[in-house]
Amino acid sequence: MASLASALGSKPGKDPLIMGIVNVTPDSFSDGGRYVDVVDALTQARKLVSQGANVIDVGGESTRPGAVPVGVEQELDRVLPVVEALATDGVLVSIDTSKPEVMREAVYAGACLINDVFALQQPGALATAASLQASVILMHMQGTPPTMQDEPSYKDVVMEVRSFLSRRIEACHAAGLDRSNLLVDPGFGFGKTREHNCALLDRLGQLAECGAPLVVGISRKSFVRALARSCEPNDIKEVSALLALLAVERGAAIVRVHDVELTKKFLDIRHDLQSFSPIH
Ligand code: 7PJ
Repeated sequence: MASLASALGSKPGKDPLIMGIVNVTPDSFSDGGRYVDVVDALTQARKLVSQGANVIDVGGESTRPGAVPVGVEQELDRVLPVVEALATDGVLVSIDTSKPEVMREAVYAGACLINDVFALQQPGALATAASLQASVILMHMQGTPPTMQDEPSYKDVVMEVRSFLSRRIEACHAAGLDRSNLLVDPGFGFGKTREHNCALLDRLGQLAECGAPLVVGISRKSFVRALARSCEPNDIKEVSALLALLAVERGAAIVRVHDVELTKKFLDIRHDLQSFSPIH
C-alpha cells in the first residue's frame, strides 16, 4: 500500500500533494451539512480521489466558532465507516480530530495521518499519537474555536507561529514520535486576522525552517473572500486554488482543499512549466 512518506518524497521540487476535505458533519464551515450521511461523504471522497486528491482528510467535528461539540461516540460513528472504506480502496486517509480515542480507532481502521488542529495538546493526545506511530499534522491556533477570532494579537505572527511549531515538534520528539512523521501547519484563520493570514502566506518560506513538511489550508476561508472581493462561489473557488498554488511556490508540501479539480489543474500547469524548462 502507498505510504504518506513515499507520496511526500524527499527530493526538493517533488510535486506537492493535494489533500481533499471531506466533512462528515452537519455544521462544517462550507459544506453546510451536505455530507452528513456517510454514504454521501464516501461518494464525495471518491469523487475527490478521481479528480486527483492524493490524501483525503476525514473530519467528524466542526471547528467553526459556535459549532456544537460532538461526543466521542458520535464522532466515531461519523468518521470510522468513511475511513475504513477509503483505506480499503487504497486511498491515503487523514483523520481530522483532536480526540485521542478517535485518533486510535481511525488509525486502526486504516488512517495513516492524524490532522490535529490542537497540535496534540488535548489531554492524552500526545501519548496516543506516540503509541500509534502515525504521521501527524501539528497546527497552530491562537485561542480556541469559540472565541479565537475575537481579538487575535501577535507582535510578529510568523515568528510566533514558527516558534510554537518548533516547540511542538520538540515536545512530540520528546514523547517518542519520530521526527520524520511530523508535519506542520500555520493554521490559516485560526486566531488570525486578515493581516495575520496575509503575512503568513507572504512569508511562508520562513515556516519551512521548522524542518518539517508544510501543510497549508486556505480553501474557502473568510480571508479568501476578502481577497476575492466577492462572495460568489466561483470567485472563492478560483482564489482558493490560486492561493494554494502560491503556497506551493512558497514551499507547501501539502495543500488542504475543497476544490480538488481546479487546484490540480493549476498544480499540473506548474509541473509542466518546470518539466519543460531546460534549466530546471
Ligand atoms: C484546517 C484544518 C487547516 C489543518 C480546518 C476549514 C476549517 N486542518 N482543519 N489546517 N482548517 N491542518 O476547513 O475551513 O487550515 S477546519
